[in-house]
Amino acid sequence: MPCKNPERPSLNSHLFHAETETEVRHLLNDIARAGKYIHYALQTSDTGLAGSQNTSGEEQLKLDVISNNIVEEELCESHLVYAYASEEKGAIEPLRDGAPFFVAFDPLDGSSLVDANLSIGSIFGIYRGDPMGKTPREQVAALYLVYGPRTILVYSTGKGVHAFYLNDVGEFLLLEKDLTIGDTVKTYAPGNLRAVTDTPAYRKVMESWLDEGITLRYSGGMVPDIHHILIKGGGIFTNIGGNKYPQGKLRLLYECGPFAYIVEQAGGGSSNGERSILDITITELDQRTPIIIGSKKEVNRVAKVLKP
Ligand code: AFP
Repeated sequence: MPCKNPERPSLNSHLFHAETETEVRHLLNDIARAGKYIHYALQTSDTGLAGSQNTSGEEQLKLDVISNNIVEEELCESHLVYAYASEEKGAIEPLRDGAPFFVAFDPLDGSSLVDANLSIGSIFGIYRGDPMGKTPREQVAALYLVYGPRTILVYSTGKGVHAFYLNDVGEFLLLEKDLTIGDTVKTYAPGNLRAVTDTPAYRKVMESWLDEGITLRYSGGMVPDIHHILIKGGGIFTNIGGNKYPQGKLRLLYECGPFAYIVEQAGGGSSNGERSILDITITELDQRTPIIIGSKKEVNRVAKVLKP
């Protein structure tokens, strides 16, 4: 009897039917496996401090270090990654010379939320070759996992945005395909709010959202906050420059680049205030950028209001 396509295909089956390049499919499966181990570590590991700092001088949690090691191991096992850059490491880490891909990632974004048991995530951007001098538009694929009441994986290889949930036996099954972001802005997620002290235009943006009476949805975790916009089909997330973070708090390579790729693939928009995040040239590993991302029309409106 000919095989029937299951109602909820696995990630691998979905990638296969989407005619994803074999090596990319294998790498995405390997990163998904790292996500399963991180999901498990979050349920079982100590949430305390590791006694070390990352490149930005932020105290590392044991979970930050564990998550980074889990990802490194899976990238090694893939035999497809020649080097990686992680928010938890100071420099590029060589893995397998001659392998085709470079992976940039934040293994556990939202560390300050772990002890409060709020949702956090992992963010990945995949490049063919060194990303330095490239733009996030040149990513081969981008994906994130959000660890909440359920663990969800969302990816794009440039053929739409698709979401999977981790089931009880450790399989990622299709939750929703072709996620889209329209121009109806139901919620706003304003980061680096301290910037209103030296960026009056940011206060104006806040006031416009308050006057419109739209709903505030902000957890302090970039991954769940942008995932919320994707799943609801509209909204706006900002983390602009000012005060403690002149260029905004978030990093181009590990955070903003992968999310801009995914959100724009879903029909949304992204901006650093001047241009799409996808068109910013990557010059440093921990380069920060202001980010306005979500419903395209609102992204453009906010960028105009913030323009000096
Ligand atoms: P932590 O990793 O220190 O918890 O920071 C999370 C984050 O990098 C990102 O996930 C949030 O969107 C952003 O910081 C929160 O910034 P604010 O503290 O300015 O709201």
